[in-house]
Amino acid sequence: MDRTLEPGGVARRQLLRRALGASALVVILGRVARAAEAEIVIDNFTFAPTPLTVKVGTTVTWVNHDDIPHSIVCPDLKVKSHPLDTDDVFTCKFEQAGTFEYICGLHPHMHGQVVVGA
Ligand SMILES: [Cu+2]
Repeated sequence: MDRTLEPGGVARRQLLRRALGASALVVILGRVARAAEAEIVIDNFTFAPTPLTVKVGTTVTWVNHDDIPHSIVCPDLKVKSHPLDTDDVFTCKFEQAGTFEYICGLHPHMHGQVVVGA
């Protein structure tokens, strides 16, 4: 009986190992996918990069690296974020092609642009 059970035990361990390997792969792919999404850094009252060029369907993330609050206001998309404190993020998915201007709601002289291509 032990001999008939043992191969099953080995198979189960292999399956487990494969499952763990697969989940590790998913984590790695998740990181790659996240890195492939677009990020705009706010630093020293500046959005960078601008313009940011992305493809339709991309989620853009703004992150505030300043030590004062900033916000994202994009009239074309009717998007208005809450003020972002230091290291806060705001995300917006761009579903249509076009050129989208945005400003900081707290400092309207801060301009940025997202260019969305097909
Ligand atoms: Cu600002």
